[in-house]
Amino acid sequence: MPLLRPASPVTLDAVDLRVLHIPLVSPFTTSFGTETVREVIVVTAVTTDGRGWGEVVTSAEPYYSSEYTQGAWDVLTRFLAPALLERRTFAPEEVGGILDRVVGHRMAKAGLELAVIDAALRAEGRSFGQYLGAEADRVPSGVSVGIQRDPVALVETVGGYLDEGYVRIKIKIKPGRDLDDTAAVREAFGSIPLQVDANSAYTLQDADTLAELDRFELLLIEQPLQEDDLVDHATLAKRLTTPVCLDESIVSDKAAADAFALGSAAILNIKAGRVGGYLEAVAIHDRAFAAGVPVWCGGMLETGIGRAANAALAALPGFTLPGDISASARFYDRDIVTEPAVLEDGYVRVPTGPGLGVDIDKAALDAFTVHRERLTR
Ligand code: SMG
Ligand code: MG
Repeated sequence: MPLLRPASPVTLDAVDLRVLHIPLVSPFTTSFGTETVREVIVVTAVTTDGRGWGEVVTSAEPYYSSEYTQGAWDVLTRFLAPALLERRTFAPEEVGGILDRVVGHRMAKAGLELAVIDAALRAEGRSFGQYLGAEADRVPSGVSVGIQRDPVALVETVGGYLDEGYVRIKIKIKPGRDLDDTAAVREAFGSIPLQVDANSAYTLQDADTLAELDRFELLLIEQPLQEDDLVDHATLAKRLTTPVCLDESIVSDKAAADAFALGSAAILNIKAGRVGGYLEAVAIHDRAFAAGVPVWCGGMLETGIGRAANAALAALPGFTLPGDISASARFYDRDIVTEPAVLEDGYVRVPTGPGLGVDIDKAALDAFTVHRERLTR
């Protein structure tokens, strides 16, 4: 089990918030829509000892989850940042408790908490990986491939990623774009590590179709049903030989415990934003590790800030499956850190410098900023 040594307290002078619009290298299509620009909130914790950075992984629209950029902005500026500024001096591990009065809004809380942790660790000279209990110095890199025009285009796109060295492919599916797409990839590339992600596009009525995916011997099927369908996922899991992996449903350590108790998931996708922060993510990891349930680190098209944090998280021992931690270039021509994550022999390196171990490219940050606000006491 990773040991977590608490970080030193910070004294918070200000919280800087920015909305960024970063163009994607190609459109990203899931069962719920297409994104061409990543809208993201970057959080800076300004403390008496320096700065720390965090990222709020909401999308512009509430289609992946109920959270979205403007909602996160509202709760951050009116409730979350003021609560921390009011407390002024606190340890990073206290952030969750201070913000607990606000119901939900986990992505917003996670971004703020990450900025505070980063500030504390940079001041101490300790890396985020050391803090979380990372054991590996690099993590295997999987890539998430959006729905393409047709199966032929999908095969071409997947082929490109395999040529780049990605060690695992995940394809997005939805009703009508599931069996043929999966068959085309299996046929073209044989027994590569392959999984599918439905982003809640199905219901139990689709069980027969989903059972047809069993013949492709996938690593897993991710989130076939709705976020609150823990019981239906358990029912579906009994029908399939393909392991069911939950993403959207696992909003907390408690949700993970419930999913295990009900038999809703054989595998978990852990995303720090979705669960309210990296400390909650570690708690879920620890629970899964103790239960022998494999986990992997999900992605939310993070900038270099969240990508560095995810690499550190995925270096914990229970992360036994490749995560959606691709090179920055899979999504962006230009990132907001000076050394964006790159793919090396199918792996992404875990940063070792203080805090998140990445430096902000101020010019890029400014270039992508469409809105900003500084909150003080
Ligand atoms: O960051 O590589 C990435 C994206 C991975 O597919 C990915 N994320 O459901 O797992 C998921 C999706 C959610 C993205 S919606 C913004
Ligand atoms: Mg998913």
